[in-house]
Amino acid sequence: LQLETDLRKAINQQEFLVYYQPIVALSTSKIIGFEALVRWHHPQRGLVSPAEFIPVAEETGLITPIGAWVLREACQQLRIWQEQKLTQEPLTISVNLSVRQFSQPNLIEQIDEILEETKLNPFSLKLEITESAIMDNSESAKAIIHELKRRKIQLSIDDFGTGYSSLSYLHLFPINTLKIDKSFVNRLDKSQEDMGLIPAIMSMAHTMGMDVVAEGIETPEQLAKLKALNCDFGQGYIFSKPLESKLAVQLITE
Ligand code: G
Ligand code: G
Ligand code: MN
Ligand code: NA
Repeated sequence: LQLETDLRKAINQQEFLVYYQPIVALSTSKIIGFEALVRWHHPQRGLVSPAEFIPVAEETGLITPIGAWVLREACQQLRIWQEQKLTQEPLTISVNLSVRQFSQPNLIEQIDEILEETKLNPFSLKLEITESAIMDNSESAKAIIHELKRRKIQLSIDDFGTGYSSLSYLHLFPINTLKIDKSFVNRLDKSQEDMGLIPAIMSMAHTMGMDVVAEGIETPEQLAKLKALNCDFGQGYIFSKPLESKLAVQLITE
């Protein structure tokens, strides 16, 4: 497979980049952190989407070195931004972990090494996993989550609403944040009254002590409805698309 050969080269030749998308507190409009989103700058094909190469990286096991690289890069970058004291509260960095990464035996070791190397406060790191990561292999998932919590690393459920978990099941785990999938947000301005499942998800999440990020906010109508529902945080093109680090940090300092 050509993509696999190219991916192996890409690791050695440093063809990956991390882009950063701001996460905004809806009550203050302030940036509280960023989500790290990997990009592959392929020498012939240009930018290749992670949606295309992460599945191949998972099948081939290349997700391990790529994931470690992304995590190190993102933690290093956040540490630099924190030292610049750009915001009153320390910024957070959210890093995606695929299902395969989440069941990787050396994941905790990898994280420990990177936190040690970058001297990042573990509380500033948020790991994003999907519902299926928790549902698939719940014994090893429980063990990993326990180890993350011991280190005070935060945990988000990404794309919430697209999987098959239930909030009552998720309540068994110490999850900090629920990220409502953009498909729900997208439906928010289709009809005037119907807010779909968002109000129910929001109130249950809050009851369980989780905060909520709405993903994929694109329009002022969506933003207004989410604010009215007391949604804590938002992310989406209305604030900014994912940007390279230099441009991302300008969003705070401008
Ligand atoms: O940013 P974008 O829309 O291109 O991301 C596409 C998909 O790739 C999303 O589902 C996102 O979660 C995933 N993704 C982006 N960066 C990473 C990463 O560093 N690791 C993993 N495992 N997935 C990522
Ligand atoms: O699966 P995950 O939520 O990690 O991936 C986030 C994906 O959503 C990224 O590919 C990112 O580029 C994309 N994204 C971020 N904001 C918006 C938005 O406002 N609209 C749409 N359509 N996609 C977005
Ligand atoms: Mn994500
Ligand atoms: Na998501």
